[in-house]
Amino acid sequence: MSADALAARTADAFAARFGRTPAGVWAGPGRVNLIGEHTDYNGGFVLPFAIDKTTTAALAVRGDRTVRVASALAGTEAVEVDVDGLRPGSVTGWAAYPLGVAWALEQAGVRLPGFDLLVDSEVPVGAGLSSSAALECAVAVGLAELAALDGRAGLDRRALAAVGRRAENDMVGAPTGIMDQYASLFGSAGSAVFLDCRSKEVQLVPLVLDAAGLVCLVMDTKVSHAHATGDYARRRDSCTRAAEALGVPLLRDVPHDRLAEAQQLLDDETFRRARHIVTENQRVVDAVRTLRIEGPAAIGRLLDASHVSMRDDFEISCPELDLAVDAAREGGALGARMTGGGFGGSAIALVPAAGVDAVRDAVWRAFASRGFRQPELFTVRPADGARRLL
Ligand code: GAF
Repeated sequence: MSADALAARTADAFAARFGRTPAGVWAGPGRVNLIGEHTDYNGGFVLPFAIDKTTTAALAVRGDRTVRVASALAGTEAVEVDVDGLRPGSVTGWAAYPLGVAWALEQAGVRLPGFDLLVDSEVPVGAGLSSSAALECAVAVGLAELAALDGRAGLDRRALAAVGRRAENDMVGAPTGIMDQYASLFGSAGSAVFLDCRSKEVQLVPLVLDAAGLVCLVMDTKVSHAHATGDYARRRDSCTRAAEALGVPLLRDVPHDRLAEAQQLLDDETFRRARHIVTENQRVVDAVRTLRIEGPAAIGRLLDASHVSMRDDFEISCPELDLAVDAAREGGALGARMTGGGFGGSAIALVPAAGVDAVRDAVWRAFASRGFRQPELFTVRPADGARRLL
């Protein structure tokens, strides 16, 4: 569905729910991470792009301090609270994301009015495409704009990214990094977002797949993952331990030539976690340089190497993700890797446009022969970041 059609549907659903027209409808895209996994909370580099699948937020302010949130998505309940009653632990479930954003905006000094909110989305939930940041960023840009129109302080996009992350860390309780919010807020059609997660410097790197005769195929394994649960946090802890043992603030500060020393100092598992981060940071830098000089067709081997590192060193893959990656490569993809936090979700493959049917068939056949649930396969393009649609 086009973003405009989704915006119109969201506005209609808002009117049906709240009996008035919204003041506006804002979009927050999901993201694919091209390369650079679990490097964000290590102060390193990431290279995601915003995708052409968005979450929408229809909003209107109220004259009181009440907040009503509702969603067009199945399995979500409407919630009504007072803005002043928002604090970590006060809301659970899906509403913790938008209400976490409201809370974090207030914590950042934006005094919010009460408001009505209705959200809709075409970003699959639990697929590793960051439906959470898409929701946070749609709500954050919408609320910030409404608050600013009302003569209240505005926040720039870096501050809104921090707001989204704070909502997720403190209100939802998922100890995630900053990549997804930057992808959703700084995305631009035809570009990937190269982010230095320490300095927060953003550079847009051209990624015009059509012109190169390529597509990015997402392979959603339907194995769901949840970052609030233990595995993601355990990987973070390993990284913290490794950095402490090596006497650096973050693993970003470990150069490649200290890996031999790290192997002596760390136990085998912690060493492999650290090696993934150190080598993955280098692969991001290499991917940016390769994209700029040779174009996207040349980054396949970096995607492959990244997947191997996540599978063997960081151990965040799963049999379905490995199969998707291997089958896509055998079917003719130039490179493939799992994307996002891992333990399920999606893999991506860079595929010549003419060969996409062959890759699809190869993946479907491989899943059927292993008795795995049929994966969802679809293509995505680098798209614009969070913005007002209506
Ligand atoms: C999830 C997190 F939200 C990100 O911050 C990042 O750590 C990613 O997993 C792994 O690269 O999407």
